[in-house]
Amino acid sequence: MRLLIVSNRLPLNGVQKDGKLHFEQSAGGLVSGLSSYLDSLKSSSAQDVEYVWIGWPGITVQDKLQTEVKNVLVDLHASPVFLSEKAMEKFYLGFCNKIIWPLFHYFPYNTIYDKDYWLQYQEVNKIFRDAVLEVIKPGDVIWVHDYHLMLLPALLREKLPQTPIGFFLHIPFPAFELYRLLPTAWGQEILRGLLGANLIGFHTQEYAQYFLRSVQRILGYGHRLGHILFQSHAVKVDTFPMGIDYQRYHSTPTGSEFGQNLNELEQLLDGYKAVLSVDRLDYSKGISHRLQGYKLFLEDNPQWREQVVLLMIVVPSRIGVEHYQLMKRKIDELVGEINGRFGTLNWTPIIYQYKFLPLDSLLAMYRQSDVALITPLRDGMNLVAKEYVAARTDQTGVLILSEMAGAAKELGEALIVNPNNIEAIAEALQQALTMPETEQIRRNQVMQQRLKGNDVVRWSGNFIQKLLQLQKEQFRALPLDRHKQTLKADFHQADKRLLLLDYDGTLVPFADSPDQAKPDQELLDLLMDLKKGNSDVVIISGRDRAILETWVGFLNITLVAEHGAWIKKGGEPWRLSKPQFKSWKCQLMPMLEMYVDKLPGSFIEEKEFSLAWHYRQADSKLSAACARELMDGLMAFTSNINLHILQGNKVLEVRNSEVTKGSTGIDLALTQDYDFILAIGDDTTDEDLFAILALEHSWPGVLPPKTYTIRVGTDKSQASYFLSDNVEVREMLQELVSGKHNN
Ligand code: GDG
Repeated sequence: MRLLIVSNRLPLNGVQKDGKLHFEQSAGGLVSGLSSYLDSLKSSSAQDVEYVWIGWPGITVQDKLQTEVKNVLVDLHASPVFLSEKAMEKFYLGFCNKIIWPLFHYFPYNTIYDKDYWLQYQEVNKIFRDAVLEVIKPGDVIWVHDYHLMLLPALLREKLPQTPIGFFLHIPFPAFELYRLLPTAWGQEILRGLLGANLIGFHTQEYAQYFLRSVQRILGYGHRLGHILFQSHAVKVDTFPMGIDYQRYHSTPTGSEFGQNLNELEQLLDGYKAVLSVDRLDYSKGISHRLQGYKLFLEDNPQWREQVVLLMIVVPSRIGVEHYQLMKRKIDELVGEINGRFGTLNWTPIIYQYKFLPLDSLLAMYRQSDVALITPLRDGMNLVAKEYVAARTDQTGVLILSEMAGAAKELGEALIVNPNNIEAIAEALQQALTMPETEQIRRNQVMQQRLKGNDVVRWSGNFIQKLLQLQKEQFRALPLDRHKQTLKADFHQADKRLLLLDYDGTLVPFADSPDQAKPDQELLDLLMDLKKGNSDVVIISGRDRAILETWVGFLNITLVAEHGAWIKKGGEPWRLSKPQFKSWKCQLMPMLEMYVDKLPGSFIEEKEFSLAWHYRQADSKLSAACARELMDGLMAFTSNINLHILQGNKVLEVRNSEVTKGSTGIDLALTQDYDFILAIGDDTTDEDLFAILALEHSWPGVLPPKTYTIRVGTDKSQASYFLSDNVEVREMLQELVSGKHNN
């Protein structure tokens, strides 16, 4: 297996030395995590596992040097994507950092919706697509990283329909109300871009939920347990909280640098309690709020003055963006103010460094600090919090962590604060500095165990394994054409057959209004003919009992109404397949009525155990938006009761969730010793039946091996085969009764 990792930047540092370009591997968590995972895979499976990293090399490379750089990077498992300074300006500093970064971190007022940025973002994503296509080989697996490349999965999917593609978002995915602030066409294209992947990973369940909600509201695709059937493939949306290279922070480096750093810090901090703050310079990190919190702490707790030091490391970043320059000035001023106001000849309250530290220095700081104060206003995960806990080899130390960081979901034993609440930060400092050591150890022990178990090796392994597993499970309905002969032969050889046939869209075309889809004489004759011999014919429909009774009741075949709620076997009275409740109907009715008012041409069909809102005759543009909105509202309203909202063909239906076509269909299939089963249907409600038959089919002896499932239309399906439309269904059924064996 070969893994292609695609990210905006290669994990390399390029330097000019003696007029020549040199590259060194930068030791990020992702690089070491992935290479350890791939090594473990190599040794455990003896398969040839390699990776190639595709991304921008961090510097603009002149045209004449590009081939040379490419050749140099081969040995470092890297393939460069060359981008001009102009492209980087609009793509990286522009679209990525002036639109996506602020919006996804809940700073909509820092967002600049510039169309040129968007055009460049599209362009650069295409450049990355071409770079991947240049190196891809059969059997490769692609893993795309982060917000810079959200259009890439779909661009690749177009060219590589069968390749496993994974995507991981390292920053938060925002709530729908924020995401919708993006110009509509951009927002749609980004979601479609992401859905080109087979697996989309987020740090937390909330981000995954927010994404699914945006997909539902903006594109109208629902999901089942995070699975979305999107165009030609299935997509899984899942949570993978990223871990760290635990051992690297927990063990002590052997070189002398680390020891020297530790000694120097020990001397500097002698007699003081140390509070550590480490971030990249960014408004999302809450640095000013944190300083205000520290200031308040010193005001409220004079006994701590000259007893505590804040070690504040701010790593320079995005130097060209104006917001960052302003922020830097604000931080400098605040530090000056606090040091000026509280400092003495012997004591500086804040030791502030604006620079990137070597790893050994950072590790020494983790080891020497009594408290880590990490209070971002919004952060996808925040690895510094995890690294601090891992680095505490004697298990003392207190982590103060913002509830807005993804890491707070896993580090509940930390002192969790709201980063906007200056008082809470000051109180947490007081609590942390006075926390008994036994209590510190109790908390850190639990967190360390968790971080050790879910390290970055496990994280990358989980993601890749899931991606490969999904690839195996991809449902691929085949055209029935080439299998029709076998189906017909199996039908004729069978002693006892069960035919489960959906009605609308399967046996008859859709009509403008549901009561116009009456069966014609040809269909009635066909059903009668099918019933002859040893076939049990079942109409399994979402229709209510009365209409099925009127239209096909006299045929004496089995009828299933309301998506499985009611059954009537030939000659017997109707019975409920399972007990169900309907008291919810009167409560949801006003909500549906509101949408009938809002969307002229739509109407409500009330069934005994369900409510359906039809919009086939309404204006198609307006109806799509209304349907997504109503679906969203209904889902939120019914999430804690046993109701299911179905998105059918131009209809939304609310019904009890315990009963589906699948549950009733399988009950029927198990009542007799059938040796041939055929299920045909055209929409999502039929998928329940296909799924359960596929499942049962894989348990030998429970269902006959000759079980056929057919989806009408070419939408993604769990059925084994597909036919184009109801005309082809009828033709095929006609051939079954007339015993034609040729195609
Ligand atoms: C994204 C998301 C998410 C920092 N200063 C120095 C230094 N660092 C290292 C830390 C840590 C990393 O940089 C920063 O961790 P973050 O978690 O903030 O990650 P980012 O890559 O900035 O951001 C974030 C992350 O992706 C992972 O998915 O957690 O939410 O924004 O490893 O140790 N390292 C050294 N010197 C420094 O001065 N050597």
